[in-house]
Amino acid sequence: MLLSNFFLPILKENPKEAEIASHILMLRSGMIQQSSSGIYSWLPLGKIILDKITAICNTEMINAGSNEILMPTLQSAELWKESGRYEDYGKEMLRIVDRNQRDLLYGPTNEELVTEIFRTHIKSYKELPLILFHSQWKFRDELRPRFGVMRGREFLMKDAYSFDVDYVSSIISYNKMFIAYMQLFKKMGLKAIPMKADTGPIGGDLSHEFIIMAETGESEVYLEKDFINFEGLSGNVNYNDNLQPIVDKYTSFYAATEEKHNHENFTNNDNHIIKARGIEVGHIFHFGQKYSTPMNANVNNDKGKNIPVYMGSYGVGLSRLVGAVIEANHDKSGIIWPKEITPWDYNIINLKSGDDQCDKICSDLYSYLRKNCNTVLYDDTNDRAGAKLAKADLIGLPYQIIVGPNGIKDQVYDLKNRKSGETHKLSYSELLNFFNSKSI
Ligand code: 5CA
Repeated sequence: MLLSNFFLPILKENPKEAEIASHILMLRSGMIQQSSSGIYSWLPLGKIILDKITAICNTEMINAGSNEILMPTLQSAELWKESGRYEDYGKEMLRIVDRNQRDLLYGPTNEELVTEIFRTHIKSYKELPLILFHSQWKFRDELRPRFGVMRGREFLMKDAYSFDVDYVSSIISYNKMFIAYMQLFKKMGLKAIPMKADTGPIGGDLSHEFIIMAETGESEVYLEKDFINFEGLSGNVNYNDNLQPIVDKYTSFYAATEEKHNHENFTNNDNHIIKARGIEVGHIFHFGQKYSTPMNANVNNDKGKNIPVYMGSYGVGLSRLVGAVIEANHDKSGIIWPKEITPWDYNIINLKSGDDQCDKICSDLYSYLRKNCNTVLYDDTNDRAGAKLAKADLIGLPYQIIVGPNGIKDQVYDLKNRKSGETHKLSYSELLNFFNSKSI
């Protein structure tokens, strides 16, 4: 990508309304633009990252055996009246009336709508288990939208829903999603910690939140110190294996959100439980027949008995994750994208665009990298050298290749590792060797 062709509206000043690093950096690097309170437009750099995060999440959902669908943002109020949640959901739900005076709502979540799809088509245990998921915008009229995409009113969520014939098999589905979540956060370069959680308006008897540790996080959590360094799963998972022992390993550590923490047991904290803060990036729920009973989503079991299906729901905050990745990966100069998420691997910076020799070296490097399947952003604009370097640090690609008149003279070019800040002077052929030896 040529930077001269890329819409990257950088802000020079720190925006006054932003309090935390991710919000400041997302605005400064032109990733998002607020449209109204808690509602954002996603500009090209933000959209690339959001799509990457969504793709990693969707791929793992499919690996785990679930099916992707797409349900609408607008839902009929009738279904929510059936489940009994239409009144319960309160002011967070955006209610809309159409021209025929029918009540609609902008979905804050999709348990009802997916149950309606299920009950239309599935009648027998033979068609189970089934997990359906989609990535779709949600609306919750949050009392205090804040921290940019962290707590938005409109936000992108991946939500999955499992259907099983009995309690035991529904726990197998829950475990699959639990492990899929550990995998997908890892594939985004993040360390998420599963914690016992409250079920809130979704309901149910079993629930875990997935938390990224961060000082600026909104969730207060209590956990065993050793859990933070626990490596957990390595490599790929066979989702058809018995996953209970792996889940048990994670849940053997004490970790709970504020609502679930048992303060009484830990008054004279002698047992390495720490209080910390984190960002909730995922939340899974097992709620059995809570929705299937009132909504008559029944199946015949193997004894010919017609019973309400057992369900769970599983959410990942995709737009919140963009902020969470930045909270976990930045310094005072800007973002430092982990290799799993970075929009491009290399950033070529031409310190003197218009200079024949600088232009030639840069465009040769650019062609070489593109030919060899590396992703690359080339700053070919006419900005000042200082502004270009600051912009490169701000948008945080893993490697910068800096070409300027001094380098041309000595025939060496700076290769800078954005994360460590280390810079090496390499000749053209040494640079090519580096590209070939490096699997980013
Ligand atoms: N139906 C269930 C699971 S599919 C559900 O809605 N769960 S949730 O309410 O916990 O939301 C799932 C995830 O969405 C949360 O873990 C969080 O990462 C994200 N999320 C929730 N509210 C917001 C918000 N206001 N802004 C950004 N992300 C949010």
